[in-house]
Amino acid sequence: MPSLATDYTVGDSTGWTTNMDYSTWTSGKTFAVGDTLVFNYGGGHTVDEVSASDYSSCAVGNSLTTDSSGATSITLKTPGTHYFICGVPGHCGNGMKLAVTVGGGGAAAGGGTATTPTTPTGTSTNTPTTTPRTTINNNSSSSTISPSITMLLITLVMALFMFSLP
Ligand SMILES: [Cu+2]
Repeated sequence: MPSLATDYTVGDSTGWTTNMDYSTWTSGKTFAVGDTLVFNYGGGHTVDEVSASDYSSCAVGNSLTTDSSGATSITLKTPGTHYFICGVPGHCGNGMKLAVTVGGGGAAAGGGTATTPTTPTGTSTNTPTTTPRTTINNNSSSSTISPSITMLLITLVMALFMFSLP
């Protein structure tokens, strides 16, 4: 179920700069799809979304997206971990790296994998036959009684004729 989207200012009042520990900033925060990260920074920095390996090694030049406007808003559109670094050489190594883990809609409860092993294999076939069975009974109740009564009447009439004829 969708919740209200939240805007997070990265680094709060400090913003997006060197000599910060953004893992401290993300700790205790819960990010959801639809939330927005707002990077505020001065000149000489960029916000690059990168792969996990580029985040770990602080490799620049392979960014998925990049912006250097000074005020970068990035809406988190998919669950999973999103990685951001500054594309200026050396800045990522000085702390300008941010990893944000976005939970899915159902994953926030923590029970996403619990339903898998309990699924039985044979019971699902019983469910769809219940609905047509009641309609068949309603239609056949009027049509099956009348032929059997007709057969009984014919047998009685035939028996009466057989005894009354001689
Ligand atoms: Cu920078």
